[in-house]
Amino acid sequence: MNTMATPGTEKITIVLATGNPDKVREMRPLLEHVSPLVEVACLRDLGAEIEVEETEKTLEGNALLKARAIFRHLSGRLGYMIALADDTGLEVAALDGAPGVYSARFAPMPDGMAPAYEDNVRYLLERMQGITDRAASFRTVIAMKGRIPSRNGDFSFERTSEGSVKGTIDLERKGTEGFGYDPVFVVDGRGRTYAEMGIAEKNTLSHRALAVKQAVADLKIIFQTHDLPAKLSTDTHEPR
Ligand code: ITT
Repeated sequence: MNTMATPGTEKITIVLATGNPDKVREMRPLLEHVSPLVEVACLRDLGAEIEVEETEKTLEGNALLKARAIFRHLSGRLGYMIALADDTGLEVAALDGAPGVYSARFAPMPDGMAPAYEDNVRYLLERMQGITDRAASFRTVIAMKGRIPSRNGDFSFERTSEGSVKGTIDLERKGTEGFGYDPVFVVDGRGRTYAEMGIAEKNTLSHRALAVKQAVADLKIIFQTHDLPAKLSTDTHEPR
């Protein structure tokens, strides 16, 4: 981009590098607090049709893969941008950490078909039949790849952050909010599933919210280091 830009005036687009609208709904309100310069957009807002195949064997690997691919795809068009991708897995102790990185593709399906959330939940409950150790955790890794203006020319960076929450797999579905495995994941210390919470409550404590909170803190430090305005946490309803 243009080197020696005047920091403090340019728009910086945080692009949510996901094709999953449920994740966009959760992450968008958590990210609007980074800086007055920041605008949050998802791939659909930008009319960007790109599918990134998750070929890595770790959440971190896949999150980086997605952030780098979306950055490559859009940075020419957007200039200053931060591609932010999350990869999330449900790790069930009694299943040796499965479905983990394969959480989206857990239930076996006929040729070429992708399981729906409901297929995966049904399969998980089947696999857990008769198992008394129901311990599980949700883990999110967020990867960011960005380019921002700086007094000494553009500054490029990559960062990862992580959030995890412990819980148990219920014997049956409870609640109607959320998505994915939310109806069967009971959060430790709350005694309710994510699906029994509204999005606002899930966003105060979830695996994804914790990872986003760390990413926001990292971004604020980067912005301040490069003389870009960062919102103070007291300005906003930032997640705890
Ligand atoms: P992108 O890769 O496009 O971001 P995805 O749906 O494939 O979307 P992940 O690989 O990160 O996203 O997530 C794998 C699956 O884990 C996802 O399809 C859901 O079934 C489940 N999942 C992710 N986050 C969840 C959450 O907060 N609550 C319940 N289930 C979740």
